[in-house]
Parts: sequence; C-alpha cells; structure tokens
Amino acid sequence: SSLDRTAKAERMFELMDGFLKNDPVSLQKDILDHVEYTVARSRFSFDDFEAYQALSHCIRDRLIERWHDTQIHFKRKDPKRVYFLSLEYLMGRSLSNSIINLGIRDQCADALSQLGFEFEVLAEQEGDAALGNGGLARLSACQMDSLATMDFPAWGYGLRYQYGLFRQVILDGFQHEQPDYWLNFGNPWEIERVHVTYPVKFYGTVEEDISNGEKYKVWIPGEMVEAVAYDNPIPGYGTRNTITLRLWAAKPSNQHDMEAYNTGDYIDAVVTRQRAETISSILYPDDRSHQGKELRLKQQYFFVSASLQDIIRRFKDGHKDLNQFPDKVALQLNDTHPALAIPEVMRILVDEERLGWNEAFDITCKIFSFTTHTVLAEALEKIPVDLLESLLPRHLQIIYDINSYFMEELKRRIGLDYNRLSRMSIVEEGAVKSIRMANLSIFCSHTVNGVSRLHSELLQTRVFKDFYEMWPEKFQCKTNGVTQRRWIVVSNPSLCALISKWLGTESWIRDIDLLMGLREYAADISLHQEWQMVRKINKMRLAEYIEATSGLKVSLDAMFDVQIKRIHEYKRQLLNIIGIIHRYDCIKNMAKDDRKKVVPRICIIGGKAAPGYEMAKKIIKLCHAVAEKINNDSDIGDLLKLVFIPDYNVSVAEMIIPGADLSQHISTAGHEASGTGCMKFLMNGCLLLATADGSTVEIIEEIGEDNMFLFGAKVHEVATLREKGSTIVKVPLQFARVVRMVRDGYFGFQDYFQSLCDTVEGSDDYYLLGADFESYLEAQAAADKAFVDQKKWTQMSILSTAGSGRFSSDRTIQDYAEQTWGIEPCRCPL
Ligand code: GLS
Repeated sequence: SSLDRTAKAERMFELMDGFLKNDPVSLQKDILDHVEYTVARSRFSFDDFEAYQALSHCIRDRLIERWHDTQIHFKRKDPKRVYFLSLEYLMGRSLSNSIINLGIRDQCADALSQLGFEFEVLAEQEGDAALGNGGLARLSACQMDSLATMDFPAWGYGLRYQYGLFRQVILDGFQHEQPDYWLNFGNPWEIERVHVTYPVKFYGTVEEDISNGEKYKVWIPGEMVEAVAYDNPIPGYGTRNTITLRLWAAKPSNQHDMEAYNTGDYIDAVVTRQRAETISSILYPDDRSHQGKELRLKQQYFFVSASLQDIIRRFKDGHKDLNQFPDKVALQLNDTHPALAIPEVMRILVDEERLGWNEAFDITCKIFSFTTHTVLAEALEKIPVDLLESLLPRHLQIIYDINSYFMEELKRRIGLDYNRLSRMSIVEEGAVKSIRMANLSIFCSHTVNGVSRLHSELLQTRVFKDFYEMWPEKFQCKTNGVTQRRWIVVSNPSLCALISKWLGTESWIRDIDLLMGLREYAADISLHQEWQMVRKINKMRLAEYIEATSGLKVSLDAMFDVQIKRIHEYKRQLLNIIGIIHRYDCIKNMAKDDRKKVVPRICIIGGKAAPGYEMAKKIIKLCHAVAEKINNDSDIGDLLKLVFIPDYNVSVAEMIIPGADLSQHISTAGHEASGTGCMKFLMNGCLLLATADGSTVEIIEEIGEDNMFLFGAKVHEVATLREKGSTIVKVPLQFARVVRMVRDGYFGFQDYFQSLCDTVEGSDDYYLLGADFESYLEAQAAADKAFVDQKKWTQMSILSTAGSGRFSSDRTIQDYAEQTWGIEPCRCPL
C-alpha cells in the first residue's frame, strides 16, 4: 500500500542520514571517499586530475539528489511538459557551473584548500563537452540552464556523440582537424541508464494488412538498433529543480539475427552488429551546408525515434487518451534537424495507435513548434527522396500524404497558382527530388519563430513569405538570449561580485532586469575605478593565455579587440583582417610624432572553419600570415599585434570575453539570424563594433547608438548594392591597396591567396567588404577616439552591462513558455 511505501521511504531516508551535507568538512569527506572508492586512488596520494574526478563525483551525487526529487515532483504534479529536441548542445564544462547553481562555490573552495588543492586549478582539468558546432548549439545549452532555473517542466533530448566537434590544430598557419574523443577519461556528468533503451528501426518495406475489416500499413524494418539513454542532470540556480538532458547512444540491438548466427559466420555477424554504434559516433562539423548523407539522416531519425518512444511512454504512464496529448506535451523543433519527428508522430498515431488520419494530423499540428535559425535559403535542409525511401520508406509515404493534403488545402485557398504551389510544396521536383524540411515543419507546427526581430521580419517578407501570407498568426519572434549564470557568474567572478556590491543584491542572477539599476551609477567615479580594476584583472588573465598559447607578450594598456566565432565569409573575418593590414600600412607610413597618437591594439581572432570550407580555411591562413609579418616588425613595436587563438571553444570563450575591450560583430546585414556572442560581450561590459544585423538591432534599442560603434549598409540597402554593383558602390582606394598587397605576396603564399582576393573584388564581392570598408574604418576610428577617453569608455562599458538584461535566455524562455508552449513553472519544494 502507499502507506507502507511512505514508511519504507522514510526509513530509508533515515538510514541515508538525510541529504548530503554541504559544509566543508562533509564535502572533504565525500571527496576523499570518491578518491578512494570511485577513482580508486589512495586518499594519501592523488593528483589534480584525480582530485577533479573525485570532486566531480561529489557534486554529481548532490545533483542526483535534486534531480530525483524534481522528477518525482513533476510526476506527481503532472504538468504540461516541454520537450526540446536538438541535434546539438555545446555544454562546455560542467563543474563550475554546477557548484554555482547548487550555491556551494565557497564551501567547495574551502574544502579543497584544506586538502591542499585550488578550485580554479581543478576546474581547468575538465575538458569541454562540445556536442555542437556554434551559436545554435550553445543557445540550446543556455536555454536548458534557463528552463531549469525558472522551474519549467522540461526535458532536452539529443545525441551522445562519441566524437564532439573536431579539435583545431594550427600547423604553419593552416588549420588541421583532429578528433575529439572526449569520453576518453570518463564523464562524471552523465548517468548511463542501461534500462532505458528503445529499439530504432531502419530500411525495409511497407506492407498492407487488414484488421477488423480496415486496411493499414505495416513497416517491416530491415535493421534494428538500440538507443540507450544517458542522462545529464541540469541544475537550476536558486532552486532545487534539476532537469534532464537525455542524450541517446546507439548500441547493437539485442534481437539476435538467428539467420546469421546459424550460418556460422559468427565474426561477420558481430562486426555487422557493431556498426550500429557509428550512428551516434560523430558530430557533423558543417553548420553551413547539408549534403544529404545517409549517416546524418540516420542520426536524425535515431534520436527522434528514441525520444518520441520515451515521451509517449511517459505520457501513457498516467494517461490513456491520446487526444489529451497536446494538453500535456509541447515538442520544440530546434531547427529542422529533428523535423522527422513530424512523420514519426503521424506513423505512431496512425499505424500503431490506429487513430484516423485527420485525428492524428490534428494532434500532430497541436504539439509542434518550430524555430528556424537561418536567413539563407540555401542553408535550408533538403533530404533526397531516394535516400528517405530506402532508409525510412513509411515516413516518405506519410510525408507524401501530408503534402497532398497540404496542396489540396492550398488549391482551395489560392486556386491553381502553380508557381506558388511549387514554391510551397514540401516536395521539391528537380534534378534531385527532395523533401523540404522547413516547409514540412512550418505546415505542421502551430508556431514558427525567428531568433531576432530582424530575422523574424526577414522570414515573413522573404524566406517564408508565401507561408506568412497564408498563416500570419503562426509567425512569431523569439529573440535569443544567453544565460548570465555561465556568462557572468561562472566566467567573470570579479564582475559578478562588483555588480552585486553596487546593486546591493545577488538577485539579478535570477532576475536579470535588475541590472538596469547600474545605470544610476554609470558616471560614479568610484564605480569607474572598481570597474576598470575588474577589467584589468580579466585582461591580465587573457594576456597570460595569449602568452602561453602563442608566446606573444602583450601590453595591458592596449585595446583588446576581439572577433571570435565560426569562420564564415558572411561573418567577414576577412574585413577585420583587411582592416588590420590597413592599420599596419598606415602606421608604417606615419611620421614618428604621429605614431604617438596611435592607440595600441591587440587584435584577437579565433574560430573554426568547417573542414570542407576552403575559403574559411584560407582566411585562417591569411590571419596567420599577416600576424607573422606584423608581430615580427620591430618598427611597429607594441602599436599593433595580431593573435589567432587556436581551438576556440566554450571554455576559451569564457576566458576571452571578460578580457575584451572591443568585440566585432560585422556580418553583412541580413545574414546573421541573431548572433549570441554579442550578448555575452555586452553583459561583460565589452563595447561592440557592429553592423545592424540580427540581434544587434535590438541591442541598439537597449543601450543606444552612442554606446556602440555601428557601421555598414543596412538590410534594405544590401540588395541594391549588390544589384547596382560598381555603378553605386564606392570602394575606397585603401581597400584596393590592401587587397593588392595580399595579391602581390606581401604576406607570402601569393598563389594560395589569389582566389580569396577574388571573392572581395568587383562584382564578386558578394558580402560587400569593399562597400562597407570606409564606414568600417570610421567606426574603428571612433572606437580609438573613445578608448583614449577612459572615463567615457568606462561609462559606455557600464551602460552596456546595464542594458544587457533583455538578452538573457531567461527572458527568451519566458517568452516561449507563455507564447509558444503554454507551460507553467513547477517548482520542487526545498
Ligand atoms: C545560427 C545562426 O547563424 C546565429 O545567428 C544564431 O544566433 C544561432 C542561434 O539562433 O543560430 N544558425 C545556425 O545554423 N548556426 C547558428 O549559430
């Protein structure tokens, strides 16, 4: 009986001596226990890495307690839940973030120092969990933190890749990729759930059957793979709530293939089964193009199928009527990567649950919402029909059925406008017949959103115009945000303390709007002094890192000018490098006296190029070639340095961002859907040099144009500039001069750089580097001028942090919860 169960639970709790304690002595004991019993080292002799492992397990135990309580609480309350489906999560490190969210940072530091260890040193032992490419994947991680902190009943689902994003190694200035086998030393932040497994089917045929006089389809699969759950507890800050990020790993199915074993080919049979594991083995490193590869499609379906089985199992544990599904479940598609969930839900409802097609479709359309993260039509995912037909034959049929229903409805509304029908169709005819995953997602979701206001407008007026005109009410905007827990509290502890001191509270860590309170002190001299001191400490940390990685000594008085992000032509790292060459050229040609007026700069660039993206790789090489020249020119001295930071990742960002004075977000207007790096810099009081693209447009509204350095063509001007080309574009002579220097081999590798130069000259300058150059230089000059006036600069810096509240992922998640998912907080009692 339930009474017996309660009594038993109480007895067990007594035996356990209650929850784990967080005073330094208890923590020390637990750490030492883990040294001895988990890491299996002697408690009298263990190194930093072993201490990190033991500490992580000690923290993990505490996470698990809260996580269990949260899951039980959710189960008891049975609220509507949101399931966030994403193929990528860039979690970075977990240790610091966990202890901060658990609220035991100081106790841990004390416990460790008494054992003779330093917390910061141990935290450095942890590798990054890099299960994603860039902004999209880090956004998922930030949103998980906000979902937990704000007590929402949420689950994240994804893939547990064995190889994360490649490591970038630079040899002779060229990028080389090396595998990131991140699980080599174990991962204390996950819990393997050997009993939470589901079969996932592939290939085979579809047959028709008749039952009770009704025809229905049966998918006879040709291959079966097992999905095993790995749970990553995500702790909220200032709450007991700890939610689950469930990542799936592929394992050979336990269903024996008797045929193969009977024929005696045992070795072959085992080897074939083992191949199943490749499904979750590697993250695709290209965030730009989708090449229609079978393995990628397998990954997508594998994760979607396992997640949906899990979600439906949880729903059925307490509910019988599938018509209630939309009252209990919201499914969020993070880009089109998980869009196969749509035909999969239809397949389950129609083929397995035997619901009628219309009823099933009605349920489907009520549960899905879709976020798109791109502006570029060419980046939209398309799956070749041939591929889908062989891998998921039943899903292709369902997609065709959805499409014919869609086309009929369209014809009713717009008549026989064949051009429009073919533009909107889910099926693209052509040389390679394909499925347009975005069209499928829009038609079958109740809401579709962009990730900044500008992006959302572009979706309505350009990318998905036809759809918007048909269903304007579906379209929403959810401007991205980042979590202040990781991007201030974890990565910039000195600034965190300073903010709390001046606001007289730590509440801003959960209630970010309070940051606005800093505006009141923006001109206060004593805040200025403390602010500058904090900035200096962070610059010192960054300078040490630069010296350690590149051997270059840099002056703390120089302006640290940073551009860190994936290398893409549209992000225009090349514009930055051309600007640096121009600056170098100017200094070289200056009289001695004039040089005294030059503001010294340390230009810092970091980012990975997709392995097959040739131009991006050339940009990295050019950066190194230019750095080589400038940094070894004694005539220039400390006036200008260029550093490329290798292997950019989340933890490198955590160190760079707090130490940056200026950061560049200089994409050609209309190309960056949102950008989230700019928000992290803003929070940390770094000034932005930016184009009016993506979320910067909204940043301008918050902090005012005067507090940043804005330049470049606006979105509405870009098309005209491209169309009219040389008739209206004024490319300054300095630009041509710099490109000529590169072409003439001033930085070596003359032949290699020609094709790169071709991309920015004349009508081939698609991203308008030439057209924006003059205005870019003006913005740079304004930044130099402001930097000389440290009082002004500091005030701008304070106002940047003060105005960053709107860009917290807490605000984004609140908007999704209210406007898209219809979910409420469900707070676990303390
Ligand atoms: C991206 C966009 O390119 C970014 O502008 C955006 O900030 C991010 C998160 O919404 O999504 N889309 C993508 O495919 N990778 C990204 O980083």
